Amino acid sequence: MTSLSDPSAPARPFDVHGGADRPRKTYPEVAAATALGWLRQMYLIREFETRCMQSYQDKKIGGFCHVYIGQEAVAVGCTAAVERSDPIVTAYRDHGHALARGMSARACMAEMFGRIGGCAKGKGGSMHMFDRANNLFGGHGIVGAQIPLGVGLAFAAKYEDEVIKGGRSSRVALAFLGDGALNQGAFHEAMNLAGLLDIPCVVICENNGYSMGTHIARGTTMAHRLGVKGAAYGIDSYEVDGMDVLAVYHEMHEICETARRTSRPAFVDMRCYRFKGHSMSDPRKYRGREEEEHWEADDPIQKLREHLLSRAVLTEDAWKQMVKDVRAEVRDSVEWSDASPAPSSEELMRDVFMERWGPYTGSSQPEMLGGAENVPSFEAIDPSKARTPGELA
Ligand SMILES: Cc1ncc(C[n+]2csc(CCOP(=O)(O)OP(=O)(O)O)c2C)c(N)n1
Ligand SMILES: [Mg+2]
Repeated sequence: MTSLSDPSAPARPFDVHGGADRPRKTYPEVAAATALGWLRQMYLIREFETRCMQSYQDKKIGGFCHVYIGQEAVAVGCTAAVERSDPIVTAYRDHGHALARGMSARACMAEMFGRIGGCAKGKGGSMHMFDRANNLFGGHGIVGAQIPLGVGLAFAAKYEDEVIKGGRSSRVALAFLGDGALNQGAFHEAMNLAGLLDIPCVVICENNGYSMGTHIARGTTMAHRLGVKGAAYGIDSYEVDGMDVLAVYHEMHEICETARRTSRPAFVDMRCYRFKGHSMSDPRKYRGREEEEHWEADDPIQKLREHLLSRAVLTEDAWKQMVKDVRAEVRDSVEWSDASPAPSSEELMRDVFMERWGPYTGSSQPEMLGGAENVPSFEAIDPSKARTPGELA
């Protein structure tokens, strides 16, 4: 009998890193405009964060700041694979998810700067990107805390569509986490609940091989085959090349469509690498330059750029123009943030505490159910339309 956790069973070795020379699958091409859009988004994230690093050195940004450089294909490919109405939640390395989901560079940069023009009125900062209009529910600093929130978002969407409205839900939620969060209790509790109750949450582990300075193989069991962690909860698990936006898009599209159709969760080991340190204060002494160079040769932006050039979807001139436009957009976001005031002292206490669930004003209004004023009271729900979890499956 072959056990999934049998160490002698065949598995791809976890070499923290296949890097540029690992075997690759080829994926179908997408429309030229789509591919160019992805290239622009990935480059926007890269350029935005490069400016964030400079602004951090200039002391315009304070507190924690974790850049996503190297992992751009994950946020861009995953958001492209789902609908904007599908809720997303992520951890603190969140600028890429916010920009990929459609937050403006201005709102994102002003939040980094702690200014009122930011998406959380400058009160959250780097780790708390939040965009209700685009269904991005944070940006969370406690490792693993967002995973149950993602499962809750998927549950709320299904409950709204099926119990309140009496229809059939086709929404999925995406919950992103780092490989370090795999060892938090919250991950296991959330996975158990999702597996048990058929909650369509796609749990995406952005496996960049490190949690702070700890290599995954030192801190996590079965690092070479993380799918067993999903299997333990009866959840279908997949491994995806997170350094290739075409791979991310195609694989995630299929995984998310399956989750929609079956109303089941999924788990994804998304193999990637962060090119910079854990945060702005990390000298990266725990890994060698050789390893970094190996991965830098697999840069998702360069790879897509060269691919599109080779297919004549992109020209060198068009690329130069894209670079110019993106730089102008990021420069504008910095100037706009510089001009935006800091939140006033009265503003500091607004939206922080909630006295009761109900109609209150502020950015934390529970609009998940269509706006507080639209939430039916429990008495108003027609019990004949309410169905048991068995009927929903
Ligand atoms: C509950 C909790 N424990 C510890 C920390 C400190 N901490 C912040 S980031 C981090 C590492 C997480 O690594 P990973 O999940 O792999 O994400 P990555 O930084 O690689 O994106 C730790 C231990 C925290 N924020 N929350
Ligand atoms: Mg990590």
